[in-house]
Amino acid sequence: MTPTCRLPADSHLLTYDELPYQRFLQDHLIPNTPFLLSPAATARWGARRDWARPRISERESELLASLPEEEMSVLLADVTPRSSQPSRAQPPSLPNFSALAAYGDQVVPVADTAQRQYSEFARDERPLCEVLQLWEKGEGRTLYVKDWHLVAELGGGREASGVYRPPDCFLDDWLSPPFDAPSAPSSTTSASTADFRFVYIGPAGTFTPLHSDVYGSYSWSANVVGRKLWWLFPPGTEPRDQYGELQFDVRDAKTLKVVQEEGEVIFVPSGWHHQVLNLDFCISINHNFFSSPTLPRVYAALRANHGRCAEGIADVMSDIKTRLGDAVLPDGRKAWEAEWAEEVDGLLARDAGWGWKGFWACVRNNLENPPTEPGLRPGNSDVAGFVRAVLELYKASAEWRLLPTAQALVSDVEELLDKCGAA
Ligand SMILES: O=C(O)CCC(=O)C(=O)O
Ligand SMILES: [Fe+2]
Repeated sequence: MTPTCRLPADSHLLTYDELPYQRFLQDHLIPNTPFLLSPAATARWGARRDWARPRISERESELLASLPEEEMSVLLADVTPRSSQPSRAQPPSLPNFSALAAYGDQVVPVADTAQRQYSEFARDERPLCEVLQLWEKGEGRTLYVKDWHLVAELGGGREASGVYRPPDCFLDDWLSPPFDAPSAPSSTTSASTADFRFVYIGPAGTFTPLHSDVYGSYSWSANVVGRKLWWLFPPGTEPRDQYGELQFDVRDAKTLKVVQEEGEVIFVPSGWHHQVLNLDFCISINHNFFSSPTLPRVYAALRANHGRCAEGIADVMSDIKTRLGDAVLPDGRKAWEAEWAEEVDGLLARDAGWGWKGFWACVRNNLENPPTEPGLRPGNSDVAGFVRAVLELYKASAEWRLLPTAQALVSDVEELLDKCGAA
């Protein structure tokens, strides 16, 4: 069971200049609550130095203008109070298109926020320079470069570290490889979907509709240029229609609302739905991530997805049963059950991006090679406790018995836990 978290109605959203790891763990990671880091967290990033330029006049061009005053005052009327109000001495910066042109050849996903397609926007992929050229001409006001895998495209390493470095409290990231590790760059299409480190660029008014993040992960998101407005829904409070489908645009909903200033970093907890609106021309950097304390939530998300996949191909089960009858494998498993379990796990891997083998390989790899130094992650016995909680759930499931590859990974995990308990 993943507990539902709510901020008490009279509480303030916390904003930290500095957040020691233990406080992050106890006050936010485990209770699963949002907060912001002040611009001090990003002050030294190359991206903030190079991709932003000061506003010369109040309105440089239509494309670079913020949302109109009247719209802004309606939107900002019921923003949730903060523990410390951010200073707004400086107007937000403007994007420096010439600095971004250095990445002009990279092929990036581009959403057209004027064209809804089901629960998303119509998207295509183009070289970044094509979008920059449109924006330089004052065109493409509804275009939103989303999920640009810059770090993966750069192959990780030093060049990426020169652009930005994730805040320390987010370095225990079990989803992406350690930030400095080399990863394979790609040239013709945007980088692999198995990378969760993104850049977003879009004019005022472009937005991301209501959603929650993949795998029950957290996200952190930093504004390099401009301000964003966030609508945050604690798990279970997200608006749905009469068929249980998520609403697309919830800007009128009464919920936690946060204006994220330039330079600030927001932490979005696991399973919290959110909608995000660019109030100015915005450039942001965000990562999805999870770590050992999130495992029960990630497990629950994968289990729910597993159930949906099994339901989706229920007809295949009877075909397999008819074909294999009562046959039994040498290891004692019923042949049809084993094949069915592999079938569903395969579909899960295609649909969700990973199945049970992927999940346990991830746990094993992160226990074997922790992504960060001991002071920036939970202690070994706490990590072991979080892992044991999901082990217990998994061992009570049919897949534990039916998927031998995952079973071998689980044995590795148990061995590593014994070692870590003994350490
Ligand atoms: O900035 C946006 O438009 C969306 C960001 C987001 O959904 C996230 O960081 O999880
Ligand atoms: Fe998100």
